Amino acid sequence: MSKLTIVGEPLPGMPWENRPAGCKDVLWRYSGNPIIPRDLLPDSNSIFNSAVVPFGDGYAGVFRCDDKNRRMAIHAGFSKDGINWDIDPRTISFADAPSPEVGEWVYGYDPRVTLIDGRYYITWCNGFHGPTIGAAWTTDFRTFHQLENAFLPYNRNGVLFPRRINGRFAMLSRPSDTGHTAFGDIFYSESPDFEFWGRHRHVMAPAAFETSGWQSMKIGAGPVPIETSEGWLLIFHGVLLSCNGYVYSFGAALLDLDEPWKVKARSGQYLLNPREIYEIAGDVPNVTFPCAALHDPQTGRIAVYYGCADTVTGLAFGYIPEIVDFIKRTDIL
Ligand code: BMA
Repeated sequence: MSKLTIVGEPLPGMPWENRPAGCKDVLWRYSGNPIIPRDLLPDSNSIFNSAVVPFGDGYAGVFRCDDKNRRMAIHAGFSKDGINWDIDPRTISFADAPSPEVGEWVYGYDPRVTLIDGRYYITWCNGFHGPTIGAAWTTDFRTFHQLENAFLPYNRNGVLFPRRINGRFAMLSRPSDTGHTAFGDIFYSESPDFEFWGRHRHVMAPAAFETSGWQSMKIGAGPVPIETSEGWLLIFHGVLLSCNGYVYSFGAALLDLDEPWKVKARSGQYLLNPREIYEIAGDVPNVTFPCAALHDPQTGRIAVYYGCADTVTGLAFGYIPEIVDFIKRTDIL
């Protein structure tokens, strides 16, 4: 294979820790996990499934903070090093909304943040007669402008590509139901204006249980895809239905650059699954749920932020070229 090209701005100071001696895993956990405790805010029950991006001379993010009423909300936060976070105790409120109905806050969770043409777009699971994909943008993580919901209910895991594809905004999502959806495929949609979404294409269904059990019940896109010369690197979560309930792990796939609904390769093995105490014990045991990644194209380093047991936030490290090799080595297509 010729040398892998990775697209993105240099990020030499990104959070990093070398692979521990003796570790053979493609991804390894930060030794200081979890990086965000459940009670970082006075009123927080849990802080998990959250998104971060490079911002200024540090990082900014949008965090899922469930409060002690167990209401699901999103909060902005800032960090100098990507590990120690200062999260605003106030929930995000919007300076404007396209209509009072769309602007009426019900609940929000599992945010993603994507920089496109100078705007940081936030997509999240937004309460609107059931869960759907909410959207907003900011330039400073202090003033947020709400946009039309991308889709009708019910939908979750709306993840934007970091640039237009064939001239249009592009998003992955996972149509669902009102509850703890026992099914789920990843779909692709495009929009010329971030308001009207269409050209829907099917990307991936869950795998057969006999082929890859960890992703056999439902799947959903995780962090914003990373562009490489081998295709879009998509880290996605997959769910196994065990006799003790759902188990959330994550793996990765390569999508065609111009037609991202075409999957080039898909890992049969998971990259990371619940096994540390903060992943197997918490409000929802056995959940590792990635929503963001930082990467440095020059070194190939990646840092994945993932929710742990729906309670705290963890960080894992790896090398993008090794992840691409891993996808091909364990490919189930
Ligand atoms: C999903 C979402 C996630 C959550 C996961 C496990 O349906 O609600 O926010 O992490 O379930 O509970």
